[in-house]
Amino acid sequence: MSKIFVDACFGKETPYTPVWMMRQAGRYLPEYMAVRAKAGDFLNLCHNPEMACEVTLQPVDIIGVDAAILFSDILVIPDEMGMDLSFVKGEGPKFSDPIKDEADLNRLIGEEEAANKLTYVYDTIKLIKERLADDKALIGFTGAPWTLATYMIEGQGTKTYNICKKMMYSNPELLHKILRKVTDVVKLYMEKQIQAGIDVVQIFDSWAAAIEPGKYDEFSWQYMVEIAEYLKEKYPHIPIIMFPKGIPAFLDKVYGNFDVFGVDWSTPMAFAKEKLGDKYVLQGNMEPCRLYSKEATTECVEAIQNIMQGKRHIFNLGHGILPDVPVANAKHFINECHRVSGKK
Ligand code: 1CP
Repeated sequence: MSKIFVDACFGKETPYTPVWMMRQAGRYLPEYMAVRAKAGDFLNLCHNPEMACEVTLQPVDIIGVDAAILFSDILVIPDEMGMDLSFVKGEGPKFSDPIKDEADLNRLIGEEEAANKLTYVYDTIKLIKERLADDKALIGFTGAPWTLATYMIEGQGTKTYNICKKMMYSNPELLHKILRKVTDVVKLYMEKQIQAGIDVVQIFDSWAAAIEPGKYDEFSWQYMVEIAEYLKEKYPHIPIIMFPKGIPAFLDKVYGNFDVFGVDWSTPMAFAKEKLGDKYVLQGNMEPCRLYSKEATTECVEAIQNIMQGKRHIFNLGHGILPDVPVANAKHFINECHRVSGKK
């Protein structure tokens, strides 16, 4: 059965414009909170295929999105490379022993072995594929090497990126070695996600905007493109979505063999269309906080539809949904995307 989401990723004409939301399986859903409470620790939830499958399918059933996104986290990759991840309540992710030098990097587990340790992710994918309706797509994902490296070097989330930027300007060779190693793990990891059954790949570069525009290609984009090209050569039927957040100054320089460019909320959709719309399908890009108001949501969905006209477009938010958004408003967003693009 053809999947409208996959067709749209390849720029084919579809009966309406498909929609999903970044972070759609999460804390704004009471049903997620119930499973999360049962799991105890957040990582237990990621490690348990039965529960991870359940929360992956929740937004499909409850909100009516056109694609599911695998429930996992980008940080399971460095965790399985040997970096000892924990989620401290109220503080977010923590690595006990961040990478400071080449010796720390060399202690990490090899590409093949690290990718093989992520079996719980592949088992979750297989379970989801058994249960997901045939006409819905399953999105698998990874963090971009740069975004992953920020956590591996800083040991946690950061506002200033001062430790990785110190490395970028004073020891770029080491930063490139870290990015190389992560890129090689991610290639195998995404290949295994595809073999387990995902229909689409998304690469999240959430912290793209931390890099000055003139250095973005060198420290991030080229590695993302390398991953995309590796996968495209072997699996041309799997669409690839790139989501580098907050880099309008780089739009003129975007290149590479992938299908969909994810537009974040700070980049005007008309601007993205002018720069990239002929070459790539565009995904996005409602400012997620508009979800607090149904009127503000409808206004934005109509404005995006006016620009994209239902062509070469996938509706989404311009970044993740926040935990205190009412479920009814999230549903309203999905319904409005379907309404304006002519879903019967
Ligand atoms: O207690 C909880 O429930 C933890 C909250 C949470 C959730 C629901 C975290 C911790 N991760 C996730 C799931 C998750 N993470 C998904 C699957 C759910 C879905 O999209 O429906 C995905 C795709 C991610 C990806 C992710 N994790 C990104 C990239 C996407 C983005 O939002 O920019 C990033 C940067 C992370 C790191 C991370 N994981 C969790 C937190 C709190 C953070 C951010 C920390 C920080 O701000 O630095």
